[in-house]
Amino acid sequence: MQTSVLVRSAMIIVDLQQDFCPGGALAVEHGDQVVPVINALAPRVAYVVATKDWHPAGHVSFASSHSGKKPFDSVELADGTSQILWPEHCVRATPGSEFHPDLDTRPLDVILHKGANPRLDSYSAFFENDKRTSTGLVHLLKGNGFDTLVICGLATDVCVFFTAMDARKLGFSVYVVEDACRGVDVPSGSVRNALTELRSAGCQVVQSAELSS
Ligand code: VGL
Ligand code: ZN
Repeated sequence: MQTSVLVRSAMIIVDLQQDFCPGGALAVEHGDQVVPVINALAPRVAYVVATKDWHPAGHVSFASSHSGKKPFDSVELADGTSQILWPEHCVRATPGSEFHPDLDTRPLDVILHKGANPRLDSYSAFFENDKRTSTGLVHLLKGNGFDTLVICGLATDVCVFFTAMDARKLGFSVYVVEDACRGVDVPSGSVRNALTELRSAGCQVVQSAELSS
């Protein structure tokens, strides 16, 4: 049964970029450990989308764009929403914005850049953080006939989380592959809480071995 999940699914590999891996500007602990897991899964799914966090210099999500603020502080934006501030990361076309060098890019069908609006952040692969501006990904996936998504990558508690939550809201069946994800976990406990919330929203949190067996 589980094998058929992969063959009829589309996979979203979220932000597997140098800046989110050890040595990067916003390194996720053990972020690089997901690479072999994802390399093994990706050739077995029907359609693979990889996202890239892709910010202009001076992006609104960078602490350095707000005087007196430091990474992990938050600010209220012009539209009244709260924005967590991050170290400068994934500045478009810099080495930190590249995929992890060991990611096998041959199975990738689509590369989606997100977060390019200087005044708006974009955690989810489907909508920017205003929750209205669509990336168009839903049309690509539904237009190609997919209703089941396998979601993995970085970071579990940020972009993977918002991507999977939006996928459920859009009506997809969602598998989040826990061992193919790593999280920021600031504050501590964020990864555990994210997985709990994903389960409550109807996502199936699975291990890669369960999909492979
Ligand atoms: C991400 C923080 C800021 C992510 C992106 O990919 O999870 N996290 N920008
Ligand atoms: Zn970002």
